[in-house]
Amino acid sequence: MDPKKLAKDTFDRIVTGLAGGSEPSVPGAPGGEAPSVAEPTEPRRPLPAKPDQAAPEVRTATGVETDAVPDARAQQEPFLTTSTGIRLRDTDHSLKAGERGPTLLQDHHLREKITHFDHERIPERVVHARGAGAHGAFIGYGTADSVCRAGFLREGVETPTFVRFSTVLGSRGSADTVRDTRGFATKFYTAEGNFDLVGNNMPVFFIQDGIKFPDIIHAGKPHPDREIPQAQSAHDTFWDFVSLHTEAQHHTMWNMSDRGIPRSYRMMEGFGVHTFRVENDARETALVKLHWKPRLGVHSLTWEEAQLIGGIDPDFHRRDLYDAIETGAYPAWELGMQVLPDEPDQMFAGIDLLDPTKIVPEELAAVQPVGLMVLTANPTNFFAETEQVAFHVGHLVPGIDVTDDPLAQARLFSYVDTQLTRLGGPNFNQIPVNRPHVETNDMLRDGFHQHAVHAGVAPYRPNSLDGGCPFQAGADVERAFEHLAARVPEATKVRAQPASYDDHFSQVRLFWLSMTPVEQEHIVRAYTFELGKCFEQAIKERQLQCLANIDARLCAEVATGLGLPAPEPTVGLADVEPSPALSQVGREWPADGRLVGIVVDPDGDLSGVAEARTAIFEAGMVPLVIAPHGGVVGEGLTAQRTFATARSVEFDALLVAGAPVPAPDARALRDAKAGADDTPNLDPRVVLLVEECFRHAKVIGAWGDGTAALDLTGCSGAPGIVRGKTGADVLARVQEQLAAHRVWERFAAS
Ligand code: HDE
Repeated sequence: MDPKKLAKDTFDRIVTGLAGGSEPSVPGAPGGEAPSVAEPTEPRRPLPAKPDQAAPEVRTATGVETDAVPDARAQQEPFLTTSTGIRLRDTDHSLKAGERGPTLLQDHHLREKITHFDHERIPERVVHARGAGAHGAFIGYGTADSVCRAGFLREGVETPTFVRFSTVLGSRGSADTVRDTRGFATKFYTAEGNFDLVGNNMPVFFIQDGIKFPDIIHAGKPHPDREIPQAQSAHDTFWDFVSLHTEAQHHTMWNMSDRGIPRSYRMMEGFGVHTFRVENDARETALVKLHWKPRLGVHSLTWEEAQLIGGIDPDFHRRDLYDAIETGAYPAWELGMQVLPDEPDQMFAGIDLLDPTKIVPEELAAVQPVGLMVLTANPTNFFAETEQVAFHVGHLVPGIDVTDDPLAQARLFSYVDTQLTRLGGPNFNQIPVNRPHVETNDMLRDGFHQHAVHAGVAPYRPNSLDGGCPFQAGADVERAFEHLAARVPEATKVRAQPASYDDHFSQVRLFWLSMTPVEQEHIVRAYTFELGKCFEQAIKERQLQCLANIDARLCAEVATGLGLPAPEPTVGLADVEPSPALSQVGREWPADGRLVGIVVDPDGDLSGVAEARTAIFEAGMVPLVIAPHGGVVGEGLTAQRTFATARSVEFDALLVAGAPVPAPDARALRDAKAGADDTPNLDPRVVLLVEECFRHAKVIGAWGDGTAALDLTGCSGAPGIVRGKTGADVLARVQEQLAAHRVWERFAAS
């Protein structure tokens, strides 16, 4: 079948019948019903979850299906109770010895309420603390059958999934748009048990051996004395480590590239990073690298946008994910495999497949699509689902196994270990979001928060008292996991690594040379910014030496920004073949879920605005009307943003439908943004909006009085400025340009 049709049919099969997005509307309603102004007094049952929300499948702690609906785990009772179900008449006043007297210890309701509150927090993840999750479904294409017998990859098999995206360095409350690697962890609830693909949005890692993980993380986290800076790598300890430990240079360059500041979780690739070993029905093995390819393409913010958003909307990526799902712009990725022969040396084209600091360029081994995942629902409860989901690299299904990559090996130990502290004991797989969708029959017993009520007396084997149960699966029993037999080379116990791991620079050069000029420009700026934030000169000089070993121009340009001399390389520069697949520029993609701002003037001509709004909804995007004040701004037209609340970074494209004169609050004392400009006939916040969109190479459209407004800002006449007679006409051309994500010609480098 035509691959595009296969992807489309699979997408349609997953999304058909879903509730979200049926009524085009601006997302973000906090509750299932619009609230009344007055406090409700008529007792009623709690509101159900919103239509865009789902909850983990209802199974017992031993994985047995029940007839209960997901809502059965939510509270149903109209009246307030204690945790033991006793109804209460008053939760606003504690029990006291007289109205003005001391509180009594016997107030069990006060004690329960405060005690539970005191223990609401659990340790955040030691890395990847900040994240956002969603429910979805994966359908296999069957194209992986010749290499992998995992059931969920078979043609047409539909498997529920839960995905958690994350940043690595920041704390739970840190900003989303920091420069960092992003986690992309997927739990497949397969009919053979859970398979977790715990990957990142970059295909390489900082270290070749897991024993170095605490080192890189201690270096990247805030300095231990002052605990700054939060969630970023622009500081001395990070650059100290990566400049000394040069195997980190490849991953570091990915972070300095636009991949380090994604536009959206929906617009990121995902990578398994390690090489996996897979087996087919005939018991033949192959080595594979796993990729997630986003349907919307790979896109990034500009660094200035990322920084502004960090203050203006620290939840930008979370909001984007939730809002997209709520509006029916369901994010989708194809899972792909690079299939490589399982040779005894585990090398491919001179690349060591056990070295997680190396990629296999797609030009050498194509990524073959094996299935499609669509995220279809938001969680109902962040803590229960996104916070408590527990991934583990060792959650493997029959047909898929790890390799001896020493990074993967250490991860096999770490993921269970960390949950013991984070989730308070060994029974975390019984938490609803972690429960497999198959029955379990382990011999694990007791422990904190045991939810199963195990019957029998013999949780050991062999036994006769429980009839011998549980039995080990015989050769004739389906869906049993076996580690794939792989020859371990004759070896002595050593703390050492192969010589092939010593090349730390050639693939960094490959990445650099694969970038377009504008992407290279961004990389230069990122290194210059980050190193410019370091205090110690020695660290800057040392990192410049690393850059000299990658590329002379890169090194020279960063050195100029730092005011330091560019050193000569200390290694021979590799003669590498660029990999155009690594570039993000030069293709066109769907614009689902993009945000389009529309500047209106309530006192001017509003014709075309309603039409443009409808056309934006129909194109699967979200229109946001930006007006001088909130509320109704025209017939049937409400403002979603005001000049005071709007900032350019929120929008993917801007339409200017009017030329509003300065509003009463357009004074720097009332809105600091108003101080940015003093164009007398146009509100200065509109000028800033247009100028920022222009600087960030966003497409800007205008019609009617809006074209005059554009002229006043001085942003007319450049690429990506669309003028037209009607809103719909302008929108059509704006949408065409949005397909390339940005107006790349506007950046000087291109
Ligand atoms: Fe992780 N990593 N990691 N990691 N990792 C964790 O597990 C660890 C590595 C990744 O959304 C922790 O449950 C070690 C590579 C993601 O819940 C912890 C090593 C890759 C997530 C842990 C690595 C990842 C984690 C923290 C080196 C990309 C978030 C909390 C040997 C392929 C999962 C937790 C989520 C989380 C350890 C390296 C991805 C401490 C020791 C390489 C996406 O167990």
